[in-house]
Amino acid sequence: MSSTALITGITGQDGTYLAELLISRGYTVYGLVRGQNNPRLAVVAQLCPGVEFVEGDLLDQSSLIAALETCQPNEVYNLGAISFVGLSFKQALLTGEITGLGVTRMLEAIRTVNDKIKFYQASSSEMFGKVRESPQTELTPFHPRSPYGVAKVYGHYITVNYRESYGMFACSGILFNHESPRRGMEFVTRKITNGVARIKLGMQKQLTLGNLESQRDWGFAGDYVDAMYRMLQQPDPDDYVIATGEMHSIREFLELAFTRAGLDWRDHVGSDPRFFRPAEVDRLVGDASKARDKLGWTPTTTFKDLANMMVDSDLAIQQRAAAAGAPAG
Ligand code: GDR
Repeated sequence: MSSTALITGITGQDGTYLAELLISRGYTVYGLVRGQNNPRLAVVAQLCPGVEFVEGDLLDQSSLIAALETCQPNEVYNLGAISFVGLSFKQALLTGEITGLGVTRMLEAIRTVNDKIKFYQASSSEMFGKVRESPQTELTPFHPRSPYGVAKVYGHYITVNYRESYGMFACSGILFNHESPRRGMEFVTRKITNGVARIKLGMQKQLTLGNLESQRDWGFAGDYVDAMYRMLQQPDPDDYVIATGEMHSIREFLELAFTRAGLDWRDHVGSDPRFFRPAEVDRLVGDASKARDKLGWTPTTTFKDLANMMVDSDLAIQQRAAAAGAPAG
């Protein structure tokens, strides 16, 4: 019998990669969409033909119940959130409502409609924040450093709690940073690769960033959605760290990205206090041994390949836009 999945956050980077993966495996895929006239829906429809849209909002309990009744999914992937750490400092309450309480609303909706639906929660390495140990595992204590990180800790623990309280098949993937050519422009890797492409083509001269000292464990989003899928195919629900195990600085990413385009980043990168955060997460690196052992999951894309892939894609996008005489962001 074919399976059906409902994805929240369908218009985001991970939503489209996951939808593609599930469709290739024969799933019927629904994406939860909120509001009206969402310009990203056309992009999703183009990237993942076959995705069906259903209305609903993580702020609106009854809409989630109605969406589940409409789709009758076997699996729900909760990727919807205010996911930009910088924004969460400016919209702390809304972040708590969507990124935190939104998880409970979806779990309650599942309990109401069909408590056999399997649930995936997008937890985050930002929960580790001011890290207590390195590398971080499923057992490392949390110390979040932003309203986003705090809301994700809440979402993580409420997922564990519904699993333990009601026997629900609820899993959390603690995903470290994962990037791709589809990454939003507000995140540092895409901001850099888009900037590199525009500088290379003479469309801008400078790229202005914040803290270049922080270090992250960066993987490829296409690999990471496969881990989400694998978690829900296990005999028992559990939590998993998903990471490459390698840590690199923003400077290293700058070096690779500018070099790919034949440029020297030192000639083009400036600093602006606007892009610094009130509290920073300095160094994150994950240990994905459990995922490797139990899910058979391993990352396929190196840090250098990831940077090159993103620069090449942004150069192609900007070249097409220049040829068409239109700005491309
Ligand atoms: P992060 O990703 O906060 O790790 O969360 P982001 O790319 O926004 O920042 C990474 C690091 O780069 C520094 N930085 C800048 N960041 C942005 N966005 N813009 C800049 O100009 C800039 N300059 C320096 C940041 O200070 C930070 O240290 C991402 C998100 O996808 C989360 O949703 C997800 O949960 C985690 O990754 C895992």
